Amino acid sequence: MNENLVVPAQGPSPPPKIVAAIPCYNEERCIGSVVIKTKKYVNSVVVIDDGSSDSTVEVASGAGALVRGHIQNRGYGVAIRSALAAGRELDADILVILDGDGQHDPAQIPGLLKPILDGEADMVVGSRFLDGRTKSPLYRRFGQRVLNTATAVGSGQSLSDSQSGFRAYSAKALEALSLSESGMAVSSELQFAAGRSGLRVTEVPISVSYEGELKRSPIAHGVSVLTRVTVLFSLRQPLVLFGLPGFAMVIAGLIFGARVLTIYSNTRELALGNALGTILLTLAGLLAIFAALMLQAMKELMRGGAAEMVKEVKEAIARKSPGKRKQ
Ligand SMILES: Nc1nc2c(ncn2[C@@H]2O[C@H](COP(=O)(O)OP(=O)(O)OP(=O)(O)O)[C@@H](O)[C@H]2O)c(=O)[nH]1
Ligand SMILES: [Mg+2]
Repeated sequence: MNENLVVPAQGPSPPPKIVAAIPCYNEERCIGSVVIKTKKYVNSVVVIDDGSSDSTVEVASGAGALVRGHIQNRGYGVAIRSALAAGRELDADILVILDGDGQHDPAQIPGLLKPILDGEADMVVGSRFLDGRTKSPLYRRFGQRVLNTATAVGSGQSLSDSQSGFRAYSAKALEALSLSESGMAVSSELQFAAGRSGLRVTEVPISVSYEGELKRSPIAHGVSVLTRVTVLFSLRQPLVLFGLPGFAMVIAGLIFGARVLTIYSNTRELALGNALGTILLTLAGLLAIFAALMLQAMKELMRGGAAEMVKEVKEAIARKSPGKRKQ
């Protein structure tokens, strides 16, 4: 423990255990200094090695980090899931996740911990856009805004930085969050999952450095995250995403059908265009309504099944270790 560690006012309870997890894929260049700087603010640092082919693991453990990870590269989303699992494994009261490429400043960790230590939040998102301090390139800001809007509409929760990788999680959040995305869309998925679990989410301003070279095409990245956000939205609100447009298409099909009948009764001619429109719109609409109902049924089944599973696991854990702490 060191003097920079944030601890709440003296009280009867022991100081919280704070763990930092750093997902890394080939970050040998920066990970050593990131670990050393991060150690000043937390009790332990764990590096999640995502199948790096360079010396990330050696550098990280040499700098004093625990290393967990994957034999093969599995993607950022899986690395985040492993980071949350490491937080649970190490019995963290608060888990901070930050990138291993040096873009996040570990000195800002105390700011992320504060809302959780004050009992005001379960998930704290470090936002690059909360105050005007981050000078990211214009195209990045535009892309981020599109992703923020899509994620807010899809998840029903609004954040100024839906794609931030610098976040803190309370023990309650570590237990509640269940994720499935394997790629970069996991940041958006966290917003969906936090809303679903009723977690209190807040943002604090952070700065990010953009000195290194670009790792991926911003367009491909944006499109892939948007696609996944749409899928997440369709699972969360299938009746809105498919049901409503389907219903509108069926109504439009019926209007076209009425026109076909009117034209036929007046002229005894079949209005081919209108007839085709009737068939296409009605069929597409019925298909969308069918998809909405199927997805809604799946969602309810999954929710029931997941709740049942969580209950069973909790009961099994309670039976095995009746005295173990964790709210
Ligand atoms: N790209 C990538 N990063 C991963 C992966 N697994 C873990 N990471 C780590 O996740 C963190 C964030 O990834 P970055 O590629 O830097 O994502 P980003 O910060 O949004 O993108 P840049 O601004 O281009 O750096 C880094 O510490 C990576 O090393 C993976 O499969 N791919
Ligand atoms: Mg980065």
